[in-house]
Order: sequence, then C-alpha cells, then structure tokens
Amino acid sequence: MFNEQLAIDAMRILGVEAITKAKSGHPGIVLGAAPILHTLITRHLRVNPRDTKWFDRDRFILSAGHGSALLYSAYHMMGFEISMEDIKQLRQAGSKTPGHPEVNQAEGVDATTGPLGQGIGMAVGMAIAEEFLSKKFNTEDMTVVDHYTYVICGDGDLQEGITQEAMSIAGHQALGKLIVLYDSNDIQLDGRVDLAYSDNTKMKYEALNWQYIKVEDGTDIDAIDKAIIEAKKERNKPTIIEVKTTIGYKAPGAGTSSCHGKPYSVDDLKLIKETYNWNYPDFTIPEEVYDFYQGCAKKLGIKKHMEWNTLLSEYQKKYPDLYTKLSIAASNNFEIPELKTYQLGESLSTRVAGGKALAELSEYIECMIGGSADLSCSCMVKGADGDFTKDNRLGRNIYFGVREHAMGAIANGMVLHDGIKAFVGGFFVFSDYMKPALRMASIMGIGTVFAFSHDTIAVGEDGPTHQPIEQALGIRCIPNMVLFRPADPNETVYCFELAFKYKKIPSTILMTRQNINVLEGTSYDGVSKGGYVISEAKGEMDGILLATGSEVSLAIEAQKELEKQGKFVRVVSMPSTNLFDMQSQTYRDEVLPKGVKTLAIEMGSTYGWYKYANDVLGIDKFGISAPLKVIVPMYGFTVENVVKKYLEIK
Ligand SMILES: Cc1ncc(C[n+]2csc(CCOP(=O)(O)OP(=O)(O)O)c2C)c(N)n1
Ligand SMILES: [Mg+2]
Repeated sequence: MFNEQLAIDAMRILGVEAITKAKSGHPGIVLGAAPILHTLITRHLRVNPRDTKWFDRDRFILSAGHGSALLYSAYHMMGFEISMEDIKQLRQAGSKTPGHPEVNQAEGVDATTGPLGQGIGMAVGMAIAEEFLSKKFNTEDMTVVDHYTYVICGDGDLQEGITQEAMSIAGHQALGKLIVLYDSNDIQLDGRVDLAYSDNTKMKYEALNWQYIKVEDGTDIDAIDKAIIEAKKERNKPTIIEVKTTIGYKAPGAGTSSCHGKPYSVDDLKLIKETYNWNYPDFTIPEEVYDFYQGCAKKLGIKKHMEWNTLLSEYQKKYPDLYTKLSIAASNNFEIPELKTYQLGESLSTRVAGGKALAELSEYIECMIGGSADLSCSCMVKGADGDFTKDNRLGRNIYFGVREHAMGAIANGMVLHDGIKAFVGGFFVFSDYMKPALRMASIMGIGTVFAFSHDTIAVGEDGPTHQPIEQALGIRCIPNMVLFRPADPNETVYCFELAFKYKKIPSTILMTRQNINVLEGTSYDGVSKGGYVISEAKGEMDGILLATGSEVSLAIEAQKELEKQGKFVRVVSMPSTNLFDMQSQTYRDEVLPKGVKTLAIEMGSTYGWYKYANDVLGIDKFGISAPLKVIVPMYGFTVENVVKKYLEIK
C-alpha cells in the first residue's frame, strides 16, 4: 500500500525547494499546512487538472495566498499544467507560478489571493453562486450544479475585518456548502498570534451561525478527513475546521515566526531534507507520488467530470431550454439589450435612471444578481425577483447589510464562479470600504459592476463624511478599471449597457442623488468612446468646456452665457477618462484639439484633469454640511464662476 506520508513530504519539500531557489517566499505554511491540502485533494476536491474550468468543479481558494508554493507543488503533482520548470520559476517574471496565486497566470487558480481576507469574501460569493445556480438549473432528476467551495486560510485571514463581514453573511445565508479549513498555527508574521488576538474561535464562529470543528493534530490526515466529512453533512451551516498545525514543521525555527516569510538557505534546505529523510535530488518527485496524486485526481475529478458530461448531454436532450440558458450563463455570453432611453424634457436623478436600467437588464439576464449595503432604497441598486435568502435561493437581490468590504469581494466571487453577472452598490464615498475588492476585480480582469450614487458634494446636508472628493480620481487610477460618470439619465443607460457588456473589465458607475434634465446630444457611441462633443461651438471655436456627470449640464448653461458674450465654446462630456484614454490619438485630438484653451469642470479633486485642460474648476478640500442649493454655489459651481474661470485662461 502506498505510504501517503511520502506524498505529503513531497508536497512540502518541493514547495520549500522552489522557495529556496527563488530566494523568496513563505516556507512556514508550506511545511505546516501540507497535510490539510493533501487531505483535501486526495479525498475530497473534485477538480479536473486537464480542464480547470469545468463548470461544476469544486471551487478552492487559498485565502492565505502567501502559501502559493504549497498550491503549485500540489497542483504540479496532480497533473495541472504546472511543470517542474514552472515550479523552478517560482516568483519570476512571466512565470505560471507568481508570488501569490493569480487567476490568469497560474493554472487551476480559482481566485487571486494575497490581500488577506479577500479570499474568504470571494469564497462566500462562490458559495452564493452555487446555491442560486443549483436551484435554477437542477431538476428533480438531474443535478447539473452541485459542488463545494473550499478555503484554506490562516490566522491573518481571520483577523481581517472583511472576514467578519463575509462570515457573518455566510452564516446568515446558511451557506452549507462552504467549508473553511483554518491553518491554526498560533503564529503570524510578527510573532505569536496571542500578541494581537485572543478571540474564542469556537464561540465566535458558532455565534456567526457556523459549524465549528477542531482537529487537534494537523498531521493526522484521517482526523482532517473526518472533519471534512462532518462539514459536508451539515447542509444548513457553513463549517470552519480549525486544524492545529506547526508553522515550519520539523524545520529550523519551527513554531516561530522566523519561518513565516524567510526562505531557507541552501544549507537549511539540506538539513530539512535530512530531517524528513528525503533522499531525492532537488526538484525530484518519485513516480509513485505522481501516480498517487494523479490517481486521486482521476478518481475524484476526471471521472466525475466525464460522468457530468454524460449527464449534461442527457440534460440537453431532456431540458433544451434550461440547457441553453445554462450554457449562456456558464460562458458569460449574456445578451445585453438596448435599454429604454429618456426624452428631452424629462428630469430624474441618474440613480433612478440606473435603478431602472438594472431592472430592465434583470429581465434579460436571468443570472444577474446584485444588491446593496443597506442602501438599495437610496442608491437604487437592487436585484430582481425578491431577496436571496436561505428559503428563497432564486431571489436575485442580496441584502448585504452594512458590510461594504465583504460585499465587494462577494460580488467578485460570484463573477469568478461563472454563471453570474454581479453588481453591487452603495454611497460613492464608501467605495473606500470596497477599494480592495475594486482593485482585485481589476487585477483579475473580471466584469463586476460597482454602481454608486451620491457622487459629489451635491449630497448636501450629510456633510463632508458623505461627500466624495478624491474617490473618483482614486478609482480612475486603478489599471483595467473603467469608471463612468454619466452626465444625464441617457448617458447613465448607455454606461450600464457598456458595463454589462464587459467580460474582462470591471466598471464603476457614479450616479447623482439630485435630478438631472435629459440633455440633448448624448449618444451611446460617444459614451463608448469615453469622451465626445455633446454640444458643438455655435461659431468659430474659442475654447472648450470639458465636464463630467452633473457638471455637464452646468457647462452647457455656461456655454450659452459665453455665447451671449460672443465667445463660442464647445462642450465635451467625458463620462469615462479611462475609455477616452484608450481611443486613437486622432480621435482624442478631434475632441480635444491641441492648443485650444480648455477648462475642465468636476466636483471633485482637480488632480489628473490638467492632462486634458489648461485649468480646472474642481474641489481640493472637504465639503461641508449644507443644503445642495447652498453648497454647490459656495464651492464655485455656478454659471458665473465657470464663465469667469474660463475667461481667465490666457
Ligand atoms: C491585507 C493584508 N495585510 C497584510 C498582509 C501581509 N501578510 C502576509 S501573511 C501575513 C501574516 C499572516 O499570518 P498567518 O495567516 O497566520 O500566516 P502564517 O504566518 O501562519 O503563515 C501578513 C501580515 C497581507 N498579505 N494582506
Ligand atoms: Mg498563522
């Protein structure tokens, strides 16, 4: 009979060898948590190393992303497309084995991790997606969606605030197919966990409506196995399995933080291999170990995938409509319709226009799920078909509660799962609470839609804490993110159409609290280019007023006033600087010709606008609590001041 210890040690040693070669990485978790991952992949995890995107695979997230070498080592031996050469290239430029697991770079990685806590948040999103899709597509006789979501996390993950939010929602939503394996080694980067942490783990998670199971000896794979079996039995609660381990097990510095993030020297590595009685040259895995891991993957994953394929073709015959819908969802090929637009003379806030766009989109996209952080009545970001609850898994609105941090990560998790188009929203100023998730969506290249209302100081009475100033700038700077700030209800509709079309680009849509008149001159084509001439100069062009969002209306008023003074200016609406910057130089020069005096107008940080304009009417200080009618003019956003500022440009 095969000695599994050999396989576990192979996983450990290969990971540590890669770290030593890279002279960079985190060996402690590799040595300590290997038995956890080993148990999962040899007895439970249903994945196909040859088809890593199989729709009904179990999802697995290494939330403790610093343990990437452990993951790569295991995946290599299981037969994923991670070669020994890739392992040797750990953490090197362009390798398939980056410092932290990245969805688009390393084979089989279900979520990019590294920022602690994000992984757990995304796992909750995946578990929600599974619950919804299984309810939607399974029939009495055919189960086409049925999988678990597994997480391995560390002490750091559980200390993060986002994790409290995510686990609280997961418990509330009774996500029974979510299983978190906690590598509990009492050590973190700076030292002992008890320097900073004394929560009662069992009581804490039970209070959050989780099942808690403890495994006292993290080298006892049968005990870990038994705990996972127990976890799977509990269908009404997510489970956290606390596995007591030793960081850097059997290696120099074991049980201390010295082995958390420092690679072992070549000499230390030699010593470790001696201690483990590992007599193979570096980067050498015995055939029997490959055979064992690949045999397990075959039995647990590949075989199941083949059975699933057979099931799916029967499903296609018997339920052709459902099959078509499932295929569209799984491939993220949702058809985006042309949405209803508004007529001149109408006036409504862009948050209301956004809410209506979402409602209309929900009719076409059956697997569109979204919600808000207790602000759906205000920001109008709300899903259709009632609320997603433990008793109504087909509800497409999620009440996230006031949990923005987790909401962002959960939305990303739903999108990463595939099959779901997710959108979430709240007050724009609190996008700060979601910034890490916005950034993660951008790094991962996924089409999550973040829609925020209350986009400027025009929020009014709530004061500076609620009035965004620097937020738009911050989000525009995130690579691969498209931020939209539509000028009127119609631009809002076009922004939603575009955002829902993107598959590999997340978007952030900013909406007003106050009413905006429907403007003349808006166009889908213009919005899709990020910036366009919304109102041409009525005579020889003297200059340009460049504006976004609600300030476009102001610019058009100022254009009329300047006209009276004999100055003909063009108004450019710039709903997305990100998209505008992607256009050809020719197009950009057409819209904003060089050498033409230009004033940019936005009720937010001026930083960044000088790239397009000679001067900027913006806000570089905090707002104040005052009614809209007072604060907006007080901060200079009047026709007179726009005209004055424009005329001052030399
Ligand atoms: C949000 C965030 N903050 C800080 C870090 C840096 N960091 C990475 S691992 C780690 C220690 C985490 O401790 P634990 O999860 O117990 O890992 P172990 O030392 O047991 O491997 C820290 C602070 C990070 N990756 N993400
Ligand atoms: Mg730890």
